[in-house]
Amino acid sequence: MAIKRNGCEGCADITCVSTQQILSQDIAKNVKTGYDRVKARGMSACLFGSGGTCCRNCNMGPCQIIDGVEDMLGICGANADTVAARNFARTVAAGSATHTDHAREMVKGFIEAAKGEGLHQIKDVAKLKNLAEIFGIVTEGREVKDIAIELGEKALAEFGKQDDAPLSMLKRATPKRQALWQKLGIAPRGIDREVVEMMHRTHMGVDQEYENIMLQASRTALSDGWGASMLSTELTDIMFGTPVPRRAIVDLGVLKTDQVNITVHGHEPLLAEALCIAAQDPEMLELAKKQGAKGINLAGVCCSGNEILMRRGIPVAGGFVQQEMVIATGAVEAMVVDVQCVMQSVAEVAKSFHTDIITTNYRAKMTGGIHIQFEEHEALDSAKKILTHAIKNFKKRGKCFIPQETKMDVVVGFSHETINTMLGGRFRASYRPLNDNIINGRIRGVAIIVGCDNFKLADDTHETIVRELLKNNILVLATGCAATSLGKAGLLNPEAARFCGDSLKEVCETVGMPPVLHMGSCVDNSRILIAATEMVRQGGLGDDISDLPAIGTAPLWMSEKAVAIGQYFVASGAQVVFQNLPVTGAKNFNKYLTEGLMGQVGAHWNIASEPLEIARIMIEKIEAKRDALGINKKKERVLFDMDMRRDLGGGGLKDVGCHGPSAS
Ligand code: BF8
Ligand code: SF4
Repeated sequence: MAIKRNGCEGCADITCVSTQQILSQDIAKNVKTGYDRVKARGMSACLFGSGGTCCRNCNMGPCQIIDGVEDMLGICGANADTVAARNFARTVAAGSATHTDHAREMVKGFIEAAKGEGLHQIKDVAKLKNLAEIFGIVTEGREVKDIAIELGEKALAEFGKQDDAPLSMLKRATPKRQALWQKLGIAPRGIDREVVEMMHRTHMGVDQEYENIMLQASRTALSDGWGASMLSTELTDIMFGTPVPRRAIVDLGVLKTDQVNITVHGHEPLLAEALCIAAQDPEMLELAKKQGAKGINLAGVCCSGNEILMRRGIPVAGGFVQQEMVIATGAVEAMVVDVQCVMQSVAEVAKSFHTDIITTNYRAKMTGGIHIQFEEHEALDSAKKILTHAIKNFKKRGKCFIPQETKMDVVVGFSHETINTMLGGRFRASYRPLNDNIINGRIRGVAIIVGCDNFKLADDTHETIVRELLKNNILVLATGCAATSLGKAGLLNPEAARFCGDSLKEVCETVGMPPVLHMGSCVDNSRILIAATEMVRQGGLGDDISDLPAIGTAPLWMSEKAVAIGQYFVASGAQVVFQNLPVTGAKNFNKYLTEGLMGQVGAHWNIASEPLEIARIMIEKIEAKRDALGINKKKERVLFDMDMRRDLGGGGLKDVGCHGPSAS
């Protein structure tokens, strides 16, 4: 049953059971959450802000522009389209910058690991060699250490590259897409450079043609997707292990009454991994016992959570909108945070409990938080210092409430490599069976559901969309907080096959896989670019991503990162659907984003406000791609024989187990 957000008219209901339970407890009665602030602010927003036509790029403004009204141009003469395009492009630049700065830290951590100087080692040598080849590094007859150091240094150079040659990883795209990027002049050159150029071009009095601004917005977004994010994902996999399917649990019920609960929240997995290792250290476990706890229970929040869920099976307590609820359980000794998506309100909520908010990164401090700097070159010591502080809080724990029955089983860990072996068989890794199942129509297409939760929009939006897609035999790939929310809804385990249409159900049951595949954190959307490209390479589904029956959505986006991701999907040829974009105050620019980009990059943005409308658009677009590919011809229904089952299921997931060490 849904509850109203404190009687807020116009606000969407809270359907999340664990959130409802926390907010109805006595211990949480003084807790103010994002839901309360939505109510206090009201649902309506400034029309200029939400329409994208407020400009404050210089001190003659702020200028609020009304499209088509002569006296309502900016003082510099900028019109609504220019202003909305500049604002949109700056959002893309900010989103790309976060992934870029995250990726740079991961590359630097990788170089330390390669040199044997840090806590971590090179775990996936096969992947190291594959990536080295893309960078033109000789691997034959060389030590792993030497290959890794050279790869790390070449990867780091991609950030500050000043020549005009394209980024190395663009070679992974289809030849057709690479040629298109070259022709349009949007192949990214240096990762940092594209963000800088975007900020320059959107300064007052520089680029004043919305189509031209969008060319650089595409180049900036591509430098994120095919550059920063892809480097981060790949090097993190090489260092911490490429995810494989494993069982885990999600939701607030993963917290434990008799253990020290430490949640790790943010994004860069260097910190999260170090905490996982330190939480198994006998010295730390002994300290926990001395404080009267039975152990140390590490749990994730947001994308740090997704990183250690994917690679270690560490439970996730909640996504973005649950970060305050995690503390409001009263059961968390410390919330350890680094960068991105950490709400300032957590420090305020923590004041009502014994919980400490421990900031760990010089780039992200918070009033009310305790700062313990995490140093990668002394990662274990730093992590132990953080854990020691948290463990000593255990004795201070007062009344708490953990909604025990809300935890949900999930199967996660679907890297693009896993999808390869899962459907293709361990000895014959290939996307062929996936393509064949799409061509024969058992799987109609692939939907990608990514991004955030959002206090202003219905919290069951992801679930509503995905259930509709599954009924229509569409396989779903998920990342980020969308994946967490689908996990909580019970859609990330093989039993969820029962929600699928007959043919997708048959495929999922034969292979033993969930119909929604968790592919990781937000930087791991780069896995989806590689998976989509592999599907093209495998043949039978056209010669570019823009031909595939595939479409993405970030229905509850709140972060600028989601817009950067949306733009790199579009510039890579994949359609996306969002619930809204701040561009509606600029007629021509809006039309350009939602229609005009098709003629340029073979995909465009779509907007739909209702979840079922989003699902309908996704289904229609997938079916239209199938028509264009000529694979929608009516066929007799083919019954599965033994050969087909073997073909479909070789190397399946039925033996999935929990491979990762648990911190508890
Ligand atoms: O990078 S999905 S709320 S946590 S931005 Fe943030 Fe959005 Fe969650 Fe991860 Ni992504
Ligand atoms: Fe106004 Fe132009 Fe300055 Fe923007 S750049 S604030 S539109 S004068």
